[in-house]
Amino acid sequence: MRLLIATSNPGKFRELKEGLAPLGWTVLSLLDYPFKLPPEEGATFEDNAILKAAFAARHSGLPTLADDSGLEVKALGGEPGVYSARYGNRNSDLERNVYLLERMRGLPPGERQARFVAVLALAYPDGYLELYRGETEGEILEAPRGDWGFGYDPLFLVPEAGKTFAEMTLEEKARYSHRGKALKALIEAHQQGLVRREAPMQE
Ligand code: ITT
Repeated sequence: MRLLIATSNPGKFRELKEGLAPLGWTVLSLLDYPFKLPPEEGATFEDNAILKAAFAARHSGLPTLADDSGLEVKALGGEPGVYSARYGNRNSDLERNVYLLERMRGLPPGERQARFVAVLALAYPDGYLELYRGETEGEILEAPRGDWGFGYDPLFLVPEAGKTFAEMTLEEKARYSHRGKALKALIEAHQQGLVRREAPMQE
């Protein structure tokens, strides 16, 4: 199958492409189909993932995978959530990390729980789609650790691994991450022929 991965985030693209390798699909990117994704106006990760995947599938004529994801910090009532990519209107990963640390200043280690959520929508040009969700529980450190990954990776500690996402190789992050878990569900569904498709949405 030829699949378009509709993301403008290079960190995500890398993880999605690597993660899909077991399926042997030919993967295309937005460099092959240069159009702008629609604004993410949904209230949930599911809504936004569907919005991006369905739009791109219609415009490319190809089955299309989109990822909507984000960080939910318990003490901040789930912030930044669906606003993770534009938290505090800050324009870079570094500035958003600084902003998050400011928002959490003074919170002791026991009150720094957070989780990452990823929703993958695989949309087909006929409007049918599949949804997969993955979550990872962790803690927000008081200072960054590690050089790899993207986004909030240097601040997100996975307690069972004793490492932040930014201290993990791509393979290691895939084992623990929200995106890795959602990808695993997608791959298993396709390998076992147990794909559950949702009906097309009404316009
Ligand atoms: P596309 O919509 O083009 O895919 P985006 O970066 O705008 O790219 P989202 O709207 O889904 O994507 O925002 C997700 C944000 O959540 C992302 O920009 C990061 O700040 C954060 N995020 C999601 N997954 C992450 C991960 O694995 N590691 C670190 N930060 C992550």
